[in-house]
Amino acid sequence: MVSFRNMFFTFGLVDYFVIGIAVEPHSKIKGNVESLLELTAWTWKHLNTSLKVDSPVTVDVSLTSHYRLTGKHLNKLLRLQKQRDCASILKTIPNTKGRDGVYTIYPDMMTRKLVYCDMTADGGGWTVIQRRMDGSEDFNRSWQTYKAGFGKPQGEYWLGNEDIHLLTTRISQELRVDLQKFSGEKSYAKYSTFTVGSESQKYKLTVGGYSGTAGDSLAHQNGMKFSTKDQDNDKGNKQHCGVNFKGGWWFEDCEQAYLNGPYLNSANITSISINWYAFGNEHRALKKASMMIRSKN
Ligand SMILES: *[C@@H]1O[C@H](CO)[C@@H](O)[C@H](O)[C@H]1NC(C)=O
Ligand SMILES: *[C@@H]1O[C@H](CO)[C@@H](O)[C@H](O)[C@H]1NC(C)=O
Ligand SMILES: *[C@@H]1O[C@H](CO)[C@@H](O)[C@H](O)[C@H]1NC(C)=O
Ligand SMILES: [Ca+2]
Repeated sequence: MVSFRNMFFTFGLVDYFVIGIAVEPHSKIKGNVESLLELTAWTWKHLNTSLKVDSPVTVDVSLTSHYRLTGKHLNKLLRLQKQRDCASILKTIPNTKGRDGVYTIYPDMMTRKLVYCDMTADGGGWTVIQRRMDGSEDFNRSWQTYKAGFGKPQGEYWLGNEDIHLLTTRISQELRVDLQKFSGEKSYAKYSTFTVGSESQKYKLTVGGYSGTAGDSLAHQNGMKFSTKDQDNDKGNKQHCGVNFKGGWWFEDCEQAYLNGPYLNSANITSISINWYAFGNEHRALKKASMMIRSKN
């Protein structure tokens, strides 16, 4: 509600007025709005204010201000009310819907971890556990590094086997894999079951209930233990897939789906790359891949 007295204008100067107020809103109104915003969990910045005068005879005035709210204080809030994953952030703070980005989660309800949350795809609430996009991160890493996680939540990363284990065993999760070829073609695979065992079980993969457009290549890795260049837990008696394929994964002998492979800058056909056999029926290097999970309920 805006009263005329607050507006200090003359009818003859409506045009001037519109220009003037669009740059700077009335200080009292601006002050009122901003003192309200001080009470929110968000940090904000005034962008602009515009004014509309509908009729010069009766004069209906509407004033619209745009503020940009960002997550600085949101992360403070999330530190106070610890959330296990992106699904519980979305549930607790519904206006995070559509706001993809880096959030703070507590997979064990104690230890802080930064992750990328996809709050848009398929209803949102997805915790990204793996992402490849530009080759900026080295995935030829040791058992301990895969256990703890590595990379940057705003870029390429592996969340960490310990946290993936914690997140997938306490509450049942679905998995979504998104793939993109160098040609631009995209596909996805969704699994209604996805669990990763403990370290003593060598982070064994259990996956099932496929649907999607990519084809079910991960079925080939189902039941496999995790292997890295310094731990051979694969089914290849004559080889060590973690060394030969230069990454950590649930290798069999060795793979039909492999998203932690070396990042190639072109669409070469080789198993030693980020590839998903059923997406084109070839081991062709992909440009982008991500894996994300969401608790079911
Ligand atoms: C004010 O900013 C918002 C958000 O950037 C934009 O959508 C809107 O068009 C802007 N309005 C004016 C009058 O500049
Ligand atoms: C992977 O790491 C091993 C040992 O740390 C190293 O010898 C090897 O050259 C690396 N391979 C690639 C492709 O970076
Ligand atoms: C991709 O294939 C081309 C042609 O066969 C080859 O010259 C190039 O070295 C390959 N690149 C990689 C990263 O394997
Ligand atoms: Ca082996």
